[in-house]
Amino acid sequence: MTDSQLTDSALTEPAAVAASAAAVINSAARVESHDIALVLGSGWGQAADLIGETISELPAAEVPGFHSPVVAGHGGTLRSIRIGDTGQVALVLGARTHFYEDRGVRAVAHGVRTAAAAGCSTLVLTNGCGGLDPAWAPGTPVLISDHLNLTAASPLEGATFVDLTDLYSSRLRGIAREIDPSLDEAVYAQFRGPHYETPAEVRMAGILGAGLVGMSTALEAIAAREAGLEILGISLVTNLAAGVSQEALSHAEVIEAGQAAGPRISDLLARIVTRIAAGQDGRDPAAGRSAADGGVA
Ligand code: 8IG
Repeated sequence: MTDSQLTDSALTEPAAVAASAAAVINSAARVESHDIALVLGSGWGQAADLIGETISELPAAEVPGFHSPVVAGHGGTLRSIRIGDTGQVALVLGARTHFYEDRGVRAVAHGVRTAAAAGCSTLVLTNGCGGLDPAWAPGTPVLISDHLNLTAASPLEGATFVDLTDLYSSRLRGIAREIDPSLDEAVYAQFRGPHYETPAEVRMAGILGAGLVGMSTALEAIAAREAGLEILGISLVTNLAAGVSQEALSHAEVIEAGQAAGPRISDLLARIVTRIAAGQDGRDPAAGRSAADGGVA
């Protein structure tokens, strides 16, 4: 069976594929479990290097259910990294499957399900996106406060009624703001893509309450909540959304803005992850989410 059949087949449970991927990842890193997972989107690729020492790195195509990325500028490996001296291990997913790739929602959710199966309790979702606020120059990081899922899809199957209140943890947003008090926050609207929005669609998203528009994150966050992960979402505004400025949008410019902002946002992300890890180390069980909160069923 090929990897894509592994995630597409109705005969294969997503949880089983995630468990086999997690076993490969944990054993390559020689750890029993990982603690924090990061999904690195456009512009965030350099962040992993600052988090700590890499203890293993696997090409996505060698791990069950994963495949090499199709888009230039999107990474393609799964890395295990010791987070400073916290004793915690990060799983950095450099290979995101986008909904627009048409591999199905199972492929989109596979990374975060694998993170949960590998033992992670926290997930940091990053992305590159368009911004609706003209004050956000390309290269501005913005915390995700909530989302609008405009894909008309769900990563969940069957009658799976999952609560999405405080999906993007206010506790973790608070930690991020301790590191950088200037961080703004906004609602992220996931469109299907792969085309960018029309100016009319951007105006619609703004009227609906969005400040950020992109093609990822929301479906992954839903699957992550089902899996019990506490989520932090951070967007890098790589361009003003269509119609907000007079400029046309180009993928090359998006990559360029990401590269220019790379060092600053990598440092920000590494500091946030280290702070979260330090908090989890001698963690007060009452401080985070747990099944006992009634938050995650
Ligand atoms: I980077 O302006 C990036 N990704 N939908 N709109 C959408 N996705 C994006 C954009 C954008 N910029």
